[in-house]
Amino acid sequence: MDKNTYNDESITVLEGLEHVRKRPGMYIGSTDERGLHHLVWEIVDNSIDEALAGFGKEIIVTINEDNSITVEDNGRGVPCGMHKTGKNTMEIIYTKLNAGGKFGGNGYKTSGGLHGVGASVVNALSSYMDVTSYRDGKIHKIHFEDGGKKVSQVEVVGDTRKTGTTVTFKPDPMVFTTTVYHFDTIKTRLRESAFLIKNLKMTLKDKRTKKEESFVYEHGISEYVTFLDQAKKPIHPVAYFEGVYNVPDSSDQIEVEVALQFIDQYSETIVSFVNNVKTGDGGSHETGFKAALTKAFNDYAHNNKLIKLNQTLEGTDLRAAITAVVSVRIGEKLLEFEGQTKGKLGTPQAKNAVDTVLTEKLGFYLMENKELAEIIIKKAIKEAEARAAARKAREQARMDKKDKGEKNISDKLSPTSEKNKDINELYLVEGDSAGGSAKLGRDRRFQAILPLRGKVLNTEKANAESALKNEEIATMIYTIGADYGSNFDLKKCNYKKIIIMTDADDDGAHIQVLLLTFFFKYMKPLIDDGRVYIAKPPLFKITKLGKKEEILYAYTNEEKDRIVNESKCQTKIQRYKGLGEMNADQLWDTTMNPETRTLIKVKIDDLSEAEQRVEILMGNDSNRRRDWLENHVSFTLEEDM
Ligand code: 28G
Repeated sequence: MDKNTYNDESITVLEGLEHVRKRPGMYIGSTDERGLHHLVWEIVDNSIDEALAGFGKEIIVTINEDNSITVEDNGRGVPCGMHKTGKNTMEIIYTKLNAGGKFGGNGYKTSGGLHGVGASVVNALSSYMDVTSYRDGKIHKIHFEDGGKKVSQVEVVGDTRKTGTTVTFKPDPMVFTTTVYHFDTIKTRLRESAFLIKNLKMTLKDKRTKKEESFVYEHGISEYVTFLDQAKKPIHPVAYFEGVYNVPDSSDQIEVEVALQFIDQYSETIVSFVNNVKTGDGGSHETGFKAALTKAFNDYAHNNKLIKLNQTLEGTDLRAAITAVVSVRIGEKLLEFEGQTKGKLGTPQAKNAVDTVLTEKLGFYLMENKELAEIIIKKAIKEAEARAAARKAREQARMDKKDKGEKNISDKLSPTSEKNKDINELYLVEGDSAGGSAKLGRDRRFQAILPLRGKVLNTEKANAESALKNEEIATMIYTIGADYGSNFDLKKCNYKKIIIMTDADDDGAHIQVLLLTFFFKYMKPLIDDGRVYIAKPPLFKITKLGKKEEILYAYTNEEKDRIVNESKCQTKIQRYKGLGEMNADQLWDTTMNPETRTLIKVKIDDLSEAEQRVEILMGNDSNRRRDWLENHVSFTLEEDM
């Protein structure tokens, strides 16, 4: 290469990394906790790609004391010879921006064959980065500082008998809003990768706390299903299917892996992946999975005369109690993603791929497991009957009440005056009296009130049939307007926020858990989409008894003490025992006015652990419910919402 090309190259390199620093969001999505952890995924993905290429099978991630991260693999080691540009290849990999970045360019990163993508982005956003390549019997090192500035050339610092790559980087505090890593976030992700790639050993070490955990799974996604079902009662061993689909009229192939297990309770969990990356919003591969499951069971039911030829079993009913992991691997060329967060697989061929592979293999499996096939089919028939019966009962109840001139519970809803799904809020309020204040105090344009009587049904203990017959539950489903279970459709949801408002006492906490359990089991996308909130009413009313009386509210004990201590005049303290003690104005000011209220957004950190909690705690042990609330469903405080 001549001198000019070399110069051009170095100019692009510099401008590239500078652009990453100027617009980090374009490359890593955000500069908050998510973006911070994204740096780790980028580097670990490179190690995973090397393992998928067949080199190395152990990856160690260390959170160092200063919140820098070290990733080690035992692959071939990044190449460190001279590149045609006259620079060392090692330097280029860590400073040259790759076109098809996840957020930058047009393409998508896929695991497999795209070594080094993203490493330069991480370098650009780090206050230092240290890369070591163990290769050809030598240890090669290069060091960068301050967003990817090379401090010294690639140096050989010693001899070695091993091969592999080690990268250490420290996220730049000038770029990120937080630079503290979370053990559990990294752990969950590494465990997920270990489940997806059989025999890949992932280790996480935390130097700050001396914690260490390793994951390696010989049976891959089958063990993932076992993990997801650990607090459930499976009714058979996990079934595993795999196959390769040849895309028609091309030389492309799609690899398909499915593991599934039926359990003894109402719960549908489908987790899907494309090229080892989770597709949180599903997509064509999940559609293919559902189609195949429905087809295989209907074929079996017809062939074995379990249902009449003119009858069909519905997919929803067949999936009423299933846990499944669907993993496909698709070449880059065919990859398409959809949706705002690009978490949905678009690739149309993936539907056929999963459908074809699974219909055939599941068909054989059912013939070999006749007892299970019949159990599932009988359950599906019962499920359909229960649904029909519940619908009939609801209609009958409505008619009865009409005859008697009684009010329907759905008549209890005080609806919003304006119909705007994008801003409307539904308040679920404990008790009729608080419901009354809320109704008077609200901004009726966008706040609807649904008072709930007494205790809400425990949907963890009740079966689907009686849950759906329950008036409160039926009314919530009807009011929210988006159906439930696998028919749930977020687009139909009538509200942007669903806010649980209860007294700040044990009963209130219990009602919160019961409602969250219901949403978790029947309307999980509502939680995933961040639409479920808990209102935070004040615990104290503090009246300052000065010349002019002044009223303040405190939401915690500490706040109350601070207000009282800082007050120059005498104060009178009233402890609120319930929402009912507040009049409409007070309730508006303290708990409902978007300008002043505090809402707690309900967020689930880890699916399998959350499910265990719901089951273990709601199933039996009532004493630990509060524990569940505090530790499990993780709450993020969101103010001014
Ligand atoms: C420890 C943290 C992150 C890596 C490798 C291994 C190779 C490589 C990485 O090559 C350039 C482009 C495609 C060949 C490849 C070594 C082939 C032969 C590699 C990592 C050259 C990148 N020998 N291990 N990159 N390729 N581990 N871990 O980054 O054509 S990156």
